[in-house]
Amino acid sequence: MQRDSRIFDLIQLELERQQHGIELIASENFVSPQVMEAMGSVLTNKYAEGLPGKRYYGGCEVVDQVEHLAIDRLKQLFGCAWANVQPHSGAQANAAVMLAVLQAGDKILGFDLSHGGHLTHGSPVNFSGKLYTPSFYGVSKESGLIDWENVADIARKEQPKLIICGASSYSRDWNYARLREIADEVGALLLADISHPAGLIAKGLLNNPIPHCHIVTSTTHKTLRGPRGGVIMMGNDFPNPWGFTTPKGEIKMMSAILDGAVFPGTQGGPLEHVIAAKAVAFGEALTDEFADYCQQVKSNAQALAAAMVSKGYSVISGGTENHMMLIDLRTKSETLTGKMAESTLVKCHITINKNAVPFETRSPFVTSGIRLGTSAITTRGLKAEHMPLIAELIDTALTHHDNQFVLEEVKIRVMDLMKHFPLYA
Ligand code: DSN
Repeated sequence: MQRDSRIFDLIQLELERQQHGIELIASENFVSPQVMEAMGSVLTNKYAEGLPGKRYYGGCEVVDQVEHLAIDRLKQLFGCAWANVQPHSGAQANAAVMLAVLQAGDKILGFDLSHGGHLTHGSPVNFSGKLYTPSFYGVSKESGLIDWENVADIARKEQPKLIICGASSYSRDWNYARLREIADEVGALLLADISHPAGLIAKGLLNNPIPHCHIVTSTTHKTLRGPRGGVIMMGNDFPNPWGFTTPKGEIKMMSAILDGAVFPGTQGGPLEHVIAAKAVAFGEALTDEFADYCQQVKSNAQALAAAMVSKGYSVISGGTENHMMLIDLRTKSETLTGKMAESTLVKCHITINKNAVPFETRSPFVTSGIRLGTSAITTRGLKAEHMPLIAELIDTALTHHDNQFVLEEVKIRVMDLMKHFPLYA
């Protein structure tokens, strides 16, 4: 068959884009060549509906071993009692959990999307807000922090069946122990979605939700640096995991309910090539080298936040404890928007995303903020000492956003810098 040069030429262009640029999108990272190799393997040819040892197709003896390895490594990484590695994404993982533990119309309490939460935590445009009845907690206007007692007050008032913690854009750690007390007080289950900080949690650099939360979901491609995908985990502290009463009143094993909610509940055949790549990434994440990487991600984020503040930008909550920060552009300039910043920086090969800030006054398509993350640039080898230069490049571009000459100069400086940090050389 003729090689599809149109697509492979585009893939080459994307490789060059990634190589030239400073990647600051907080949810992105660069996988290792062996993670990519597993993803592009013959495992993509295999159907394996079901679970290892219990499939609906023949010929699964090899992929069974692959999936077992992925599950075992994930359990070791987070110290969890049970895991399912089949969710195609974080959104799929959350859909499966909600299908497992809720009935349509049940109340859920999540972190407000406009304050940094995620679509699948109850947004009205998402299944979670359409099928269930959401309420939200947010950050305090003064501190930019979540006030756990405010969460308790809302939970007492709303009496949700499920409390969801975790965020897409929150630079601080979570008090899972206090959230569990709140969940127990109101009789709710507690779900932590650790999609963003999973890698840092795995290496002990942030609080671990596993001892406190009933169920934990994550993506595998952000700080965990694996292929795009999702997982579901369960800790040891699930009240009676062997005899959970489902919303319909049946008594079942919780792990079986969750497995069933992934397949056949919300998905068909698992992507065994992606599961193999997840296994490779979990193996990498178990190493000391990955611990050093995560520590560097965190140090880089703190250095970048400080450098942005020194240039006159304001970081929501005043700093970061994880891999990201949310910047309110309004302290720098009243007219600068997130949209303008995103499109200006992309011209200079600096990739970020516009982001609503808490108590946002502009539309989600415009916004007053940008979100920056350090996972990807840390994989490229950048250290804390490089962060002031990155802040300077961002600031020069944004300050001169209508000067093509300056933007071209910044672009050349970006490309010169990144030449020293080769990607897939
Ligand atoms: N799109 C992801 C992020 O950027 O955080 C969340 O799904």
